[in-house]
Order: sequence, then C-alpha cells, then structure tokens
Amino acid sequence: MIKVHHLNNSRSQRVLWLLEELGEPYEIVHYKRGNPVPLAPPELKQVHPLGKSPVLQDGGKTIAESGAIVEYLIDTHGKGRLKPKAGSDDYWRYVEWIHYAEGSAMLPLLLALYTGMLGDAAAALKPRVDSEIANNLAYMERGLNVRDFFVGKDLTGADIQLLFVLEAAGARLEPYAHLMRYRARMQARPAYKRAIDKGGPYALMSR
Ligand SMILES: N[C@@H](CCC(=O)N[C@@H](CS)C(=O)NCC(=O)O)C(=O)O
Repeated sequence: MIKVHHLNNSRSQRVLWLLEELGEPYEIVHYKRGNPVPLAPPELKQVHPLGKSPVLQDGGKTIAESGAIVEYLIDTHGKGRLKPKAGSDDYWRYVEWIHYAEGSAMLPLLLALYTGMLGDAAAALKPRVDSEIANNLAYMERGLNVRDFFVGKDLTGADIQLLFVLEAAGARLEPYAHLMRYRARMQARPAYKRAIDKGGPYALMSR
C-alpha cells in the first residue's frame, strides 16, 4: 500500500489531499515538528537523506519532492484524472505551474519567513522580498482571473501544488480577490477536509 511520510504543518498536506481526491488507499506515517525549533525529527532522514517531508513510498519506490510525488501519483494512479491530455497546450501549462510552485513561488515566501526571524538585521532585504512576493501573487491572480482552476475546467495537480503556496502566503493574500476565493473554495472540498482529518491540524507560519 502507498505510504506517506507526513510531517505536521507541511507540504505533505498536498499529498494527502491528492490521495483523497484520487480515492486511493494509503497509510500515513506521522512525524511531529520540534518545539521550540519547528524542524523535522531526525527519523525522517532514515526514509530519505534530506530528512524533509513529504516522502512517498509505493511499490519499492521512494520519492521525495512534492511536485514529483504529485506527478507520480497522477501518472500511475490517476486513471487519466487530474491532468490535461498529454501534449496539449493545457498539459504544458500544467507542467509549468507544477514546477513554478516550488521552483519560483515558494522562495520569496521562505525568505520572508527566515529574514523575519532576524528582525532589524534583515531590514535592507525586506523591500526586495516583499516586492517579489507581490510579483508572484499578482502573477497567480492573473493566472486564475476568470477561471475556477489554474488549468482547464477541472482540478489538476497544478492546483494541488499551488494551494500550499497560497496557504503559506497567509494574510498577504487579502488584496487578491480571485486567489482569496480560490483558496477558500479549495479548502472547502470534501477531499481536502478528509486529508486534514487524517493528517492532523494544519496551521502554517507566515510573515
Ligand atoms: N521542495 C520540497 C520541500 C520539502 C520541505 O522543505 N519540506 C519541509 C516541510 S514543508 C520540511 O520537511 N521541513 C522540515 C525541516 O526542514 O526540518 C518539496 O516540495 O517537497
């Protein structure tokens, strides 16, 4: 059976949500962030050398990186669902959004989180970090515009990857009406709620 190595308050929420959308049976191995330093416990390094979550195990394979896991699950267990037709324009938009989530959009949000911990020592970086966050949120806002989903007319893996970014943005999302509505709509999906029930309470740190 599929096994998800799940850290509380983390990107592995994406994987649980996706598995619930797919209706695929899975087992969760729970890990808890430390306190006061909210890092992953060392046991995760026994599953994958980086010691990060999510990690997926399926049929003898161990896969890290949420984007790779999302693509793997949709390609091997999706039965054609949750992705556009291979080779179509929508398919390449789907691939682009999936990579964009971790490759571009998360970086300034993580910088805000880390530099925020430095207080005044990081003041010189703040305008650049804030403007890059705004740049990315405005880009996603335009991407959604009149659509219900980031690609096509139905949920895809791109939505699974991007919702976490919008959650990590916290209150910074408020000026973006499409993104605000979209975030609420995705979080109201029954599969998303089942994933929260199984994965445990979920609250992200954001600055
Ligand atoms: N790009 C990776 C990021 C993985 C990652 O950094 N996961 C975080 C949780 S959101 C983690 O495990 N943090 C705990 C730590 O660094 O100790 C992905 O998308 O899976």
